[in-house]
Amino acid sequence: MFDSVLIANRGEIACRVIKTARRLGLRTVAVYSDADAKARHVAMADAAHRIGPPAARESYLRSDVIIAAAKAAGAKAIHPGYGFLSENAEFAEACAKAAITFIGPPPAAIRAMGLKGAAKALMEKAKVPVVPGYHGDDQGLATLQKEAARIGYPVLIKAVAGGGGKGMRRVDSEAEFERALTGAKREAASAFGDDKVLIEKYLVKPRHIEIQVFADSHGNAVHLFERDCSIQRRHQKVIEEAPAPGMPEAMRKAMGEAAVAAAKAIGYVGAGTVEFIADVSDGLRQDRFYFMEMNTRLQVEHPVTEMITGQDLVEWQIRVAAGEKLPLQQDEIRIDGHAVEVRLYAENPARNFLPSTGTLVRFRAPPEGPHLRLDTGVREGDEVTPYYDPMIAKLIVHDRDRRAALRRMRQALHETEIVGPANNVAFLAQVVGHAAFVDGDLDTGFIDRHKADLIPKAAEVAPDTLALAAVALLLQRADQAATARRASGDPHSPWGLADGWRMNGAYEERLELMAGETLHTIGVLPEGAGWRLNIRGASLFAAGTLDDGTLVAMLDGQQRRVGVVRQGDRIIVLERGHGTALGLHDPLDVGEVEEGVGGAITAPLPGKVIQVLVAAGEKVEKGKPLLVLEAMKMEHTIAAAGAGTVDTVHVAAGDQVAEGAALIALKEAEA
Ligand code: MV4
Repeated sequence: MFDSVLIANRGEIACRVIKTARRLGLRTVAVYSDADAKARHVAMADAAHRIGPPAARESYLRSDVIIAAAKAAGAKAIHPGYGFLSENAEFAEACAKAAITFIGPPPAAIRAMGLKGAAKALMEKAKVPVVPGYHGDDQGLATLQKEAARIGYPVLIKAVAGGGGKGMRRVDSEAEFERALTGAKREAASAFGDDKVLIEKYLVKPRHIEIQVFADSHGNAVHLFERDCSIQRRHQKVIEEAPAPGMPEAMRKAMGEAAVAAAKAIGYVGAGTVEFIADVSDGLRQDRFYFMEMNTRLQVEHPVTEMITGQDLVEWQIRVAAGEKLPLQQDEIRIDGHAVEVRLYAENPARNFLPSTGTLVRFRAPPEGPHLRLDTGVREGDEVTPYYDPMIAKLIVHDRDRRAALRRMRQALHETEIVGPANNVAFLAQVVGHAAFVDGDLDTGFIDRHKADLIPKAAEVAPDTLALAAVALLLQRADQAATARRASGDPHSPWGLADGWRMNGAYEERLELMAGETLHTIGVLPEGAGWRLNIRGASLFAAGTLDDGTLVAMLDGQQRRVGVVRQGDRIIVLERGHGTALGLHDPLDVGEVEEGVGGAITAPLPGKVIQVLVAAGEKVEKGKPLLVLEAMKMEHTIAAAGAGTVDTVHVAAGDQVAEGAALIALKEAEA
């Protein structure tokens, strides 16, 4: 076994790998870009090397710089994590050339799975079921159209070099075929530099079920059962679980065997994931699963497999890379209970999941234990930057069965506190508690189908929330007054009498809180150890204690525990994963970017203009898509917040824009 490892990655996965490497007694070396000099993964490692500026292309994707860092640090192995260089065959080769062990599969196995058409052909040969379709070399319109008719509509056109849904077009009839093909080829050429496509039968109700496989360099290969990753949004996984709900034992066995056959067919070594698509229009059926692709790396969602099998997959990767045999044989690997993972993202569900950045003013999750795991690369006070994936953390729970695990997850999300960037905690809690999800009725269309139930609406602030904010503010003020009295050394200092209502007994103070555009007035009268509050015509008695940002309040005899964050003129109350921001004096809703009617629409994030959908002089309705911006690896449609006329278009497709750059000027429609 090598004695040291460099982790060619950042964030939660770098931290995750360091943890196991250290447990195995290895020296750990981190790398970092300028944006990550103070990041958690750097602090955790035994040594850390700077590899360049923030942009991934100039740092985490610089194989030459990373290999030089490994040499300089004396690291004998490199773990690539996921993303970045993890599926880069040239990088794996460059490591070998530098006499460094690449902790991943052989370059030939990475290449074999890189091209979809070739991978499909390989799998067919290995008797792994593939979606009925055409993946031949003849790319002429006549041939493709004839093949589509043979397969039967609806069909799906996919880019051979593709992934993540790019260059994919559903076609429902022959009349639409040529147009769809032209579009798919154009998208494929621009995204992958290769316009080859394949055609498949379109599966109407698909589930994404993948099998974790592992192979060693002695010819052994096993699987560690399945993960269900059907809850996705725009090809981004949101929730993953193991085992797959409702999976029949015979189907599990068939899928496991197919995945092992796939790994063996390409001489696989290390951790891999074989992705299948299951057609669940008639439920889960043993004859309705098909190979989609193989990921030749450790996956983001690997913890759910670790939780149900009790194994450490990073340890397996390290042992296999060091030439050891697999730690277990197939019949020694068993499923224990159920595990669920959610990805906490800095994004705003109410604004079409627009990624968000900024300081994590508050980031707290329930304590880790045998039932709960938190994988993260950030700490409270750290920054979510626009340079990398906006995932804040993964929360993973394990319990005896799915229902118990889901209950636990919901509770954990309710106890999670994030303030700073917009985030999806409340959204995840809604998904995890949704009746259809609890029933196991999942497919890849779940989020779209149920979005009205899942996306938190801008509801009127509840009186209790106002009361909690008021109690927190009153406690903070009392505390400040006490501190000031102590500091002055004069118990009779006027600070102690700062509150007018104390002098005048029955005088009711008015506390004004802004929720968005709405002003809420709360009447406050001291009473006993607390206050009598008057909120919207109702009266209640409130008291409490505030310690380290946690408020324990009594509202008319009922105890409530919530997180409270004070940010200048705002107070944020955190209840069950949902934050309510209330402004103290200023009616400005700080922190939110205004959607533009009237005046300039600006870029909410730095990015690239993909498409401009309107022209100057055009009249637009509320909600009309104006422009598509690619930022943080995702496409965002910016829509008109109200009716108006396009005055000026400041940008064109292909433009790189800075955060805050003017994109389009709108003239508001006359009222
Ligand atoms: C499909 C499909 C339906 N029929 N193939 C999307 C990304 C790519 N890896 C495969 N994808 C799909 N392939 C056929 N023949 C539907 C999808 C699909 C999907 C698959 C897995 C998880 C989420 C998805 C979301 C939309 C579409």
